[in-house]
Amino acid sequence: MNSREKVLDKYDSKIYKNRKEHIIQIEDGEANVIAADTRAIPGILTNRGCCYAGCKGVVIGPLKDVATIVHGPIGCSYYTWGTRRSKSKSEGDMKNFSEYSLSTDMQETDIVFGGDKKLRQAIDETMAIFNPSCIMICSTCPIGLIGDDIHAVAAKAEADYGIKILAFSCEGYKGVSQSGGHHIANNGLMKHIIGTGDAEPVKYSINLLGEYNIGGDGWEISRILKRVGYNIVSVMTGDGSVEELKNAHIADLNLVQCHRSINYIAEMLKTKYGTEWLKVNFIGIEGIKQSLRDTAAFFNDPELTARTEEVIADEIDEIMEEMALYKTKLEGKTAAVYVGGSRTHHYINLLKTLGVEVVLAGYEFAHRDDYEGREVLPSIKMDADSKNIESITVEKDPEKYRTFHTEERIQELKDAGLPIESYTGLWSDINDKAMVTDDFNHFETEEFIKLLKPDIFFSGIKDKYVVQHSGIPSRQLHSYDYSGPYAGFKGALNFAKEVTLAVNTPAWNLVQAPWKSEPTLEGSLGGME
Ligand code: CFM
Repeated sequence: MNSREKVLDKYDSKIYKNRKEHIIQIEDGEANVIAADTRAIPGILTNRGCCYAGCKGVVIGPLKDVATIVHGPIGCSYYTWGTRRSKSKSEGDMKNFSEYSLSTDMQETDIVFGGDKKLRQAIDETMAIFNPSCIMICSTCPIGLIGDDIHAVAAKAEADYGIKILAFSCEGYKGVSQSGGHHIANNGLMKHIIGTGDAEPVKYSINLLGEYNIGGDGWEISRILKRVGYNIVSVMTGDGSVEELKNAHIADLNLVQCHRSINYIAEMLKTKYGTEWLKVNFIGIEGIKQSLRDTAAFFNDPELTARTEEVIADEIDEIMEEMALYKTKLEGKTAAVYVGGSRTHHYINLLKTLGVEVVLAGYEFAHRDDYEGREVLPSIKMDADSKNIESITVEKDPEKYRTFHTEERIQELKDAGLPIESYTGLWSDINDKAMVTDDFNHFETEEFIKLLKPDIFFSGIKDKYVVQHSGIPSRQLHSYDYSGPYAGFKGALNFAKEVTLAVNTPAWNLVQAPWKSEPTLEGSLGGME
């Protein structure tokens, strides 16, 4: 039996039948097909989050000038900027509400008699205390179950106060993971915010999509882009704001970092305003170099191209000596990488630069195209769960539609290999024979660790300590263990340093469980010791 079969063998026949489609060992040259974006098995201890997490936590949460009210029990409000570390700071007189957690604190009586009055009261209080220019309301599970009409409450309050108040029906149980919540948030921002501004276009302007400034990643990427000479119109949504998002339609190009969470907006911006999008990856030196060169190739200005090469050379020069040192300490190590829906792929080039081989990998909630590449999209069948999430369509805006290049020129750029409206999946970079599991659970994680013995495990919040207890160091790739940034050239160096420290500090191997050396319980039975 190989490792895959050994793990699957422990399941009963029903679970086996489901899970065998989600676990594959990569065979180079074969069509590696994986099942993804389907319901998790109840009780299996999945690492996934919920629809509310994807909408409120991931996409809406980082918008700093928005007062976001969570409509639901207080527990759901624990999930905020402190757990998903989207950093923000505001400039000028822009208000910053990111560090507040506003909740309607639903009680049993509200569940029985309805919570819409409480929601209105929360809006009134928010206005009285903070006076924001925009409020967003996010629903949690019970709201959908009891049927509070949050959209009616929002519309009434919007009329009363004359500010934008958006409501998102992103109840946790909707869809199969946080992925549905991304989609709901994308729809709301596109319908009500993006395109409502009246700023004039500027030269070399871009939006950075799917970058959430975890541990300051977005700041580091923006620093590099500005150094080259780009004007950043908006970032979606790390350290972002409604004020910026309103004018996102004026950018010449959209750079898409996390495709999984924001592809809907990228597509809609193209249809409605004519803005092309380019897939980028600002994690890892090879990824950044390629992304900067692709972006420069899109604009095709000799000055910008020359500046791009100067910046790359200069930034690499600053970090290379130290990177080389860390590589000597990491070369030949193996890793497991499990993140949500895009980072697993993004980190592979960085690990390769450090000589680390990925032997075990996967996603929590990715769709098949995140594994297999965009070409697979037409063959993905919609199921009842995906149909449950609204998919909106937009039309060309007669006044604001503007294209940077002609269609012929775009085709030429695509033919030259520029990833315009295209992306590869995890398969394009992962090693032959790597084990890949979709929607991984705790049981499989523990079993694969025993069988494949990676030197380091890149994981999440739920599984980090389980992994460490087994004696294997773990670095979180969601929140970076309170560190970061990991994006950009300087971020790559931070990452290399912290991984080197983790791998070479076998702290968890030095600890012995107390029950291994002495009994933890003593007693007597029937007079016998
Ligand atoms: Fe995109 Fe993300 Fe990710 Fe994601 Fe996330 Fe995240 Fe993630 Mo945690 S938006 S899909 S829902 S890159 S919070 S910043 S790290 S699971 S791989």
